[in-house]
Amino acid sequence: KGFRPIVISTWNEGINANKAAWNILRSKGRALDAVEAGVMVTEASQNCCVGLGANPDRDGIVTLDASIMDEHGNCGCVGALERIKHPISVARRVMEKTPHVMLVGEGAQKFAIAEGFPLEPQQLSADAERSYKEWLKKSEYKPVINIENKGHGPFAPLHLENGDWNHDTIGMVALDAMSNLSGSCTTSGMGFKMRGRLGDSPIIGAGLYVDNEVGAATATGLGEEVIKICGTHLVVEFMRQGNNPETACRKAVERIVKRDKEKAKNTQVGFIAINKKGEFGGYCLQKGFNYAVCYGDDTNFMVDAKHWF
Ligand code: SD4
Repeated sequence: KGFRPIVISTWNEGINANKAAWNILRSKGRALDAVEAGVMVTEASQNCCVGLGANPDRDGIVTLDASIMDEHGNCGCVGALERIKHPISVARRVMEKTPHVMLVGEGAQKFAIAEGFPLEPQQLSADAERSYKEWLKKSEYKPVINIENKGHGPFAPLHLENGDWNHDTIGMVALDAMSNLSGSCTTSGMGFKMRGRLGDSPIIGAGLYVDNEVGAATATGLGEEVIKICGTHLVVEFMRQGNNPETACRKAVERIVKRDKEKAKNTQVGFIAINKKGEFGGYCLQKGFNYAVCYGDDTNFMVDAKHWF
């Protein structure tokens, strides 16, 4: 069954993010405004995995990536942005105020400051400080080429002891009352990544894709695997071929498994998608990925995504 308006977003933090998005959707606001306001909630929460409170890279610096895409196929992205609280809003400004799609690093920060975004202090949150110190203990501090190594590579913390998957991202897609689609994705990237590493989240067609004729999708998990298959673009193309959102996500997951099954077994990737009718779905590699679905004032709930393995 389809719903309109509807907003869905990745992981448990999606519930609060959906609430902010729904406030806009319920009053016939634009999906683009909803997906920006929604993930800003997560970016601002200090005790979460997204935004300035999140885990740093190996050099101890938090670098943020984000992307946003609207119903006209306009998009904006920022990569490796430091000391700015709301990368998603900077991404939107890149989309609306520059001739470009993506700004990274120092240039992105310069642009943000020129646009009036305050430069926040360079300071790890207490949680991030603790986990960074913990990570440093074992770290040999050299580039790990083999990221799937069992040791303490940058992606080793992906699987936490409690069986939950570590995550650092929120992706959100929405359909508004005017039947327009938009999406957003914002992240601190994988914790303890190499300095300068970009994942899928700021890359259109990888971490986020919207086609207003068909549907919208976003991704979470090991960004490298998502980039290699142009994940969310693929999900949208599968929907274009007539697949429902869940099947489209499953087929994209299947593509990851086909490419390298052994690697896929040891990593997590999750996709979520909605189509033009307001149907929704998700699929992931490993048990443990969930997403939040909201299509009414009192209808905002978690769904456990089906998993390949
Ligand atoms: C990345 N896809 O930077 C992001 C990380 C993520 O939950 O989704 N974590 O690769």
